[in-house]
Amino acid sequence: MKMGLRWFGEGYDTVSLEKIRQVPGVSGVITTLYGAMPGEDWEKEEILALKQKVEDAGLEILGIESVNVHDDIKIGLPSRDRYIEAYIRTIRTLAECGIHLICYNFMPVFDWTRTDLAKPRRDGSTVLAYDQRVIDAMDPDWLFASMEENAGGHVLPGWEPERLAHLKELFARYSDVDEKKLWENLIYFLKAIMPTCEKYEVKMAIHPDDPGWSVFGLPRIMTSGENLRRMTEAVDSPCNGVTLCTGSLGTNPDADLPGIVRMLKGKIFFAHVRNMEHTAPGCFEESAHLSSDGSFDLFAIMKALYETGFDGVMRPDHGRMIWGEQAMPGYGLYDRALGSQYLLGLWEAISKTFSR
Ligand code: DNO
Repeated sequence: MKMGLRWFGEGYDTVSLEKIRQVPGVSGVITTLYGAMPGEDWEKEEILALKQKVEDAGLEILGIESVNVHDDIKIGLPSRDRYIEAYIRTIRTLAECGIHLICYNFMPVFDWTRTDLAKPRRDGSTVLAYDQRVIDAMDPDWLFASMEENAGGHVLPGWEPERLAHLKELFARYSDVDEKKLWENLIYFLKAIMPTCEKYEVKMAIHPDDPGWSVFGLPRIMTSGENLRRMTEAVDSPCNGVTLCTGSLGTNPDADLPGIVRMLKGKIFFAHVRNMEHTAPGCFEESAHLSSDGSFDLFAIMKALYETGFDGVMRPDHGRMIWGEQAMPGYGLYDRALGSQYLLGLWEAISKTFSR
């Protein structure tokens, strides 16, 4: 297992590589060409420059999060083939640069969704939170405006203003896409890219939808462990796998997270491990990583990962904002550093106590 922190790149992230380098046990970053729009070819020179920067700081690039999928692919328009070809070229270029893990998602229009980016917790920290009642009472434009306004000048991952500037049109383009169609489009995409992934040994790790239910009536399909398994079975390839995001799958209070880990044995290429607290039906707020601060049993999740032979990349996920840090919501240094130490501590204890 390799522990990393997400890093958005110079000019986008408030956290420097030099600081990440000082977090014990963190050997690399999961990064991206943050300015790249979905559907664009990634230039080799830019990737190599990014890689050099990371390596100069004594770290390695553990994977890319994300190479975003163009809406035309998700909608299933004839133009999708052009964008799939660009995606395939990017997979090949990344492999040529020595990068073999890609995280992506297949959510229409919006990426992860929250209704509050700075909800105060009992301990005085602030966290990302979601309240379905707020979503039910607002329209998508309002949500986008409020996310943008509260992001403290940062562009949130997956919330590119250029793409979301014409939300009504974007919604209209999805009007014929139901869950069945979205499944078909995902499978079409996977079948098209897998031969290249296999040839260049690039693992694709789909990220579950967050939250794991429909938002504003848009279809969402990567909503449960069962559906993730269905996706891996629909296109059977050693390169077709998942990102185990506990916070996303765990938005469903009934999700059995250690059970999902066991069910997806061998298919988890990347793990986002964090905790959250369910506060009411359809409502949750993120918490510290520690089991005692939220609703999940992090020991049981990490034990299931260990016992099923997980040897991929792991990162702590969103952190609380603590100690006065000013950073992209969810992505400050301090609480993610604490989270990484907790996860590494659990991992060491588990690996010294249990066998695989
Ligand atoms: C939020 C992240 C997501 C994730 C994408 C993967 O903080 O977990 O934005 O990176 O959904 O494509």
